Order: sequence, then structure tokens, then C-alpha cells
Amino acid sequence: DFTTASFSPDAVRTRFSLALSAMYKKEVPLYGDLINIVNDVDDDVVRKQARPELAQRHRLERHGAIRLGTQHELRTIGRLFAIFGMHPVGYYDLSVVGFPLHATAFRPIATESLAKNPFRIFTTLLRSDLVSENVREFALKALAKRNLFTDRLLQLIDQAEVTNTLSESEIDELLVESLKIFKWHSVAIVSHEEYTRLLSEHPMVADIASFPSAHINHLTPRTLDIDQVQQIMIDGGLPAKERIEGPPPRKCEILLRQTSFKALEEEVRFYGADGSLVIGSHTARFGEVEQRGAAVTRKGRDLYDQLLSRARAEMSHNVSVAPNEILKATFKSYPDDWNELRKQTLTFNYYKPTIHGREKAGKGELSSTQLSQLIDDGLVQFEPITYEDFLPVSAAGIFTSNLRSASSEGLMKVGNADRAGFERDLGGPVADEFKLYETMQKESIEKCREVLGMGVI
Ligand code: OOG
Ligand code: NI
Repeated sequence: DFTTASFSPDAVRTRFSLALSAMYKKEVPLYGDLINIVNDVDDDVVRKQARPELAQRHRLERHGAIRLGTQHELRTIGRLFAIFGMHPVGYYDLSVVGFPLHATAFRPIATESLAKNPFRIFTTLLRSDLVSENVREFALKALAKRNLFTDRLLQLIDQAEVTNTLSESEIDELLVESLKIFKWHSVAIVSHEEYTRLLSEHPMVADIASFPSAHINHLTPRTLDIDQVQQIMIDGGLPAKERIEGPPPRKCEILLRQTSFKALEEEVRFYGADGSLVIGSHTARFGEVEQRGAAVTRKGRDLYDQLLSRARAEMSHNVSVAPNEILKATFKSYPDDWNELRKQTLTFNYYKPTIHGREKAGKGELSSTQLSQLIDDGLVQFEPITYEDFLPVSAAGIFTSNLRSASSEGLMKVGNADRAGFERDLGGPVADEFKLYETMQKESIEKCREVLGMGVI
């Protein structure tokens, strides 16, 4: 009897991400073009490297982004995403670039869930404490009037939480009701004059408080070769961002590289209290591509942050050298060999016994109990763990490059993080991404130990 079936969050997440992608393709045809470019580039890479296994996860892989206005919105989104097996990971302070925003990423956490479909949504919350007083009250009033969630959706969320069951048809309904949260609406909930006031406070305040939905503002495919995608976009006349965010191209890719093309200008209808109509425009949505590399340890991240800020300083002083060249030169001191990265504990890795290792273990002939020795002897192999999160400086660059006119350089402000406030609004803690990778690595080592039938590695 399906009516009492418990559901699989991984399966529901995959259906959700496909449905969202289909909706966004209809709303923003350029997104469909981008997917085609990425698929072609990836086919090419897979063919050249003869690694068909790479194509599988990539074809499905996306991240999206939404911006929310209130505690109630954030909490309810958190409850919905939990049904999709997506949990808050990491805290991102956007006040460092002068945005009255902070964020988390909702994503799967378990290794098996990530392998099935790592779909994530970068979720931003407006910080009304950073909005000037005369606009704050008005923005909050506009937000209080909107309701992102239908009654039916709230019922289904309650049911899933209380009974942990959803029938097939209830899942269908849940997805239909969920998409309504993220749909684009071209009719504003404020007048044109009010919109202009919000805009002059900050474009993000206008984007969040002027519309009846939390429109998805981009949906980003993962590619195997972002430099090639960037070149194709530029050659094809797409308004691509000048520079790819993140580390320079490397043999051993780490973290995350991203590029985007600029926001579309969209027609919006604004109604006044007197029924008057003004046709205006708004830039909200854009295209983005990402390439993911290895997750790095705290030590690896510190080195990344240090080199990146050195490169950025150099870029602003030395305008005669191309930024990409500066980035490449600065990152020469970041090791670019998987074994070296591992030995210096800069990256996180999965470990697994080789066939040879299993045979040796079967005969009781293991050479050592030291992991590094077992690797050197070819009895254990390792593979870098993929970075599943975001980068605050890159995110800031993506945000600013998609404002009507802004440069991401020189915008750095003194930060004013409020993680505790974010967690209070969310109604629970955000997970520490470093601890999650650490656990994945540790579990793989435990598994090696078990399979090889040995004591402590
Ligand atoms: C989110 C920007 C951050 C990324 O990929 O770093 C982001 C937004 O514009 O709402 O999506
Ligand atoms: Ni993004």
C-alpha cells in the first residue's frame, strides 16, 4: 500500500532538481543553451580522458541559489529541504562585500547521498539589522505580506515530519507546490516608487522584498573544463564574466572554479495603490558554470585564502599584468601533485584497499600498519574527496558581477558576521564542512582497516 510508504529523500531530491531544471529552462532559455555547451565540452573531455564514469554524476549535477527575507521563510525552507535530504552546511558572511546578507548551503551530507545526486542550494537571508532604518520597516512590511508556501505544501511538510511517510501522489503534489516557491513572477508586490527606494538601499534588498516568490536566480551545471566553457561563451557572444573565480587552472583541481554570464534585464509590472501601472525592469537571474576539485583541509584552505588575498592585492596594484597570470604565478607555491597534497595534509581523501592489498591481507602478508606505507606499497589507493561547498570570496564575486554595474574588486568591507543570529533564525546549527570531510575520510580509513583485517592504521 503506497499511501503509507516511507520515502527516499535521495530519490525525492533527484526528482526535485530535475523539475526545477525543467522549469528554469523554460523561464531562461539561455540556461538551456549553457547546458548544451557544458554537455558538449564534457563529452569531449570524457572522450579524451577515456573516463566514461565521469559523465554520470556530472550530467545530473547542479547548484541553485535563492534569497530569502525572513526567519519564517528560512525555517520553512529548511524543513522542506530536509525532506529532499538537503541540510544546512557552512555559514557565509556577505557583509564582507557590503551586502546585507548571510547564507548557508543546503546539501546532502552522507557519502552515498552525495554520490547519488549532490544537488545544493545556496540560500541567502536578508539581514534587516544591516538595512538602514527608514527602509527596513518598509521592506519587512512588504515581506510580511507575501506567503511563499501554499497551505497544501505546509500540510505535506507537517505530514512528512510527523509520520515520515509520503505516497507517490503526495510526492508529486509536494514537488508541484515546491516549484511555486522558486518560480519567477513578473508582477511586483510593491509599487515602482517603492521598488526604486529599495533598489537605492541595495539591489539585493529590492530583489528580495519586491516579488511574491523566492525566484531561483541561477542554476549552475558542473563542467569538467571550465576554461573551455568560458572560451565558448565569449566566442559565442554571451556576456561572460571577465574572470573565472577561484583557483587558477591546475593539474590537480582543488575547491571550486566558477564563471557566470550577466543578469538578464526582465520586464516587470508595478502596480500603485491607486491601480496605476508602471512597466519597469529588474535584473535578477543569470547563468553560471562551475568546476569542482578536491576538498581541502583547514590547512589547505588557509593556504588558499592566503595566496588568493596576495594575488588580489597584486592585481589591484599591478594593472599592467593580466589577472590570470598573477593568479597562476601566486599559486605556484600551492603543491600540484595528489600525493604531495595528501602528504602535506592539504587535501581530504577516500582510501580503499587495492586488489593486491586484499590478496596480501588474505594471506596475512600485509607489509605495514602505516597508511602511507601501504599506499607506497600499492596495497591501499586514495582518491581526493570532491569539494561540495562554496567559497565566500567567489560568491561575493558572483553576486557583484551580476549587479547592474559593479566590480568585485575593491569592494571588500570590514565583515560583520552574525552566525549565531543566522542559526537562531534557521532554528538550528549549520554543519561545519571541514568536520564533514574529515568524517568521510575517517570512515574510509576505518573501512580499509576492516577489509584488510588489521588493527589501528
Ligand atoms: C548567490 C551567489 C553565490 C555561488 O555559486 O557562489 C553563489 C546569489 O547570487 O544569490 O551562488
Ligand atoms: Ni552559484
